[in-house]
Amino acid sequence: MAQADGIRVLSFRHESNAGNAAAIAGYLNKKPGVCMTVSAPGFLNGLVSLAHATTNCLPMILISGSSEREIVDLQQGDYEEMDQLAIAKPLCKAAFRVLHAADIGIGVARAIRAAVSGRPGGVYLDLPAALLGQVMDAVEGEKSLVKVIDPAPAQLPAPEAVDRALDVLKGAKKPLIILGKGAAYAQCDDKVRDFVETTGFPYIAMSMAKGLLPDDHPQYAGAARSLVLKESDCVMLIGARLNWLLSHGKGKQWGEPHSKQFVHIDIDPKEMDSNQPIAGPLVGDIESCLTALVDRMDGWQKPSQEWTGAVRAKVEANVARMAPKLANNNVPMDFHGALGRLKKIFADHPDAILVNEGANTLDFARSVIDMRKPRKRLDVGTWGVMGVGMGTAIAAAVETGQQVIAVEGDSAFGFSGMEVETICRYNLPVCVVVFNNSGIYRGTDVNPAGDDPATTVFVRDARYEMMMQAFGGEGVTAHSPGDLERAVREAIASGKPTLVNAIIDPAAGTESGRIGNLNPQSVVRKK
Ligand code: ADP
Ligand code: TZD
Ligand code: MG
Repeated sequence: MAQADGIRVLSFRHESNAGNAAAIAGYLNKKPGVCMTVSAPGFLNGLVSLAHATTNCLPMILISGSSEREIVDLQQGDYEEMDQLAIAKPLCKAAFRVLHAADIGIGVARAIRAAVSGRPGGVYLDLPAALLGQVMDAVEGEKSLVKVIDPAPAQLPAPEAVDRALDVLKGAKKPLIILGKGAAYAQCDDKVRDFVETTGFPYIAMSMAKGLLPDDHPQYAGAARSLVLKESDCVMLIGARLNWLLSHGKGKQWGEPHSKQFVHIDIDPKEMDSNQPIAGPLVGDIESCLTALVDRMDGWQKPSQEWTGAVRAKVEANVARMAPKLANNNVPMDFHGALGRLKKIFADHPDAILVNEGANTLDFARSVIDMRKPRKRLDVGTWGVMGVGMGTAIAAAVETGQQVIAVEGDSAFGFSGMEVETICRYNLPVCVVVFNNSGIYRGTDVNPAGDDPATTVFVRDARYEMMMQAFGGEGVTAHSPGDLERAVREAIASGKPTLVNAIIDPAAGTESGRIGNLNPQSVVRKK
């Protein structure tokens, strides 16, 4: 019925992937993507993506059918019985239930507003069985629908807050800007650029904010991240939270003990002082805040050459140090040899969208592959969720019409790999590159105590390319950086669904965060 009504409906193989696609559609459009599922198990499969969307401030609406209320509430054992509304509530921004057909308009309007206003997030809409059988007069029904006016109203910062923030920024000797995905979401790209360039501050970008200004911008300090975090005396956060991804603003990498001053732009007032005291809180939407700031920056004094020059020198030194690693032609490939080629391809195709998940595959790709335009890098987000890859790739291709290149760890890919059928079914310009190192982090771990394989290793020489071939797409194996580059360039030229099985040296990777070092046993063994 939705298709007959002109609504584009994409059906997925698993609800979690559909939900991830809805969340990314919401992120790219600033309009909630909608994911519809069946009751209990379908709802639960979708719930992970709803929680992920909420954590990442991505607007989406999960609509699930649910069993008969009267039976569910008395726990009399209905088909797929589950109190879905109660379960969804703590995991999303808002949750509503519609019991009467006449309330559908209001229910949907509330869901849209809740998803996109203020800090965006996931919303759950529960539609119990009895609702689905209700009828009402068509004309009355039409009248009951709500046109949502200004669903995400501008939120202007107070003028005193703007002055206070500017005073803090003016006092900085070694300032730094950190752009987060909130700034990318806000879609005021010219304002962001104008502000960053007016300040003259070095800036770094959180992973999905990469490309908001081009990564080759002279103020971009991504390659000098350690230096700027440590040495800066004033840090301005724009749509980025001081969460674990920034070590909460604490510790050695921030040069603790430090007396850095923080200025923070966020639409959610509760974010202020969440991890560090904020000297210049600016609560409002990013576009309004940056407009207000720039309006008062006549005669702005840029930071000293001593600071910006030191940052620049570090960037250039680190980039030069990396270059030979990225140019290597080792077979079997290592991460850098493979990514060096993908880096060149993205330089030639700045409109292509990079979807990225895995551990080494994620960490190295994030730092190696430069983004040149906003919202071109989509990844695992705040929680580091494996399995967002295929849903994200599908949504990106459908919503933008651009070529998508999904750079996937072999483990990461396994979480949503069945959606290659969906990619083929809708004939999407998606090239999946599986970094096949035969395992999680690496493929060389051994089980010291038995016949089972170690828990982190997969079948050697797995033929991932055949998964795409199975559904009529292209499947290629790449053993060398040259093979890889050729295969991806061909995929872009043809626009056909393609999977490149990139064989990476199983010994090349390292454990994420070297977390094994925290084991008490390894401490004991060392002693
Ligand atoms: P990153 O992971 O890139 O650091 P986060 O997800 O931690 O980014 O932070 C994004 C922040 O942006 C959230 O705190 C959210 O409230 C904020 N945000 C989202 N949209 C806007 C907006 N339009 N204006 C201001 N802040 C926003
Ligand atoms: N499950 C979910 C949903 N998300 C997770 N982040 C994990 C499990 C734990 N996890 C990581 O944090 S990374 C990772 C897992 C399973 C896979 C890493 O292996 P990979 O990447 O093959 O994707 P590399 O290139 O081999 O490091
Ligand atoms: Mg792997």
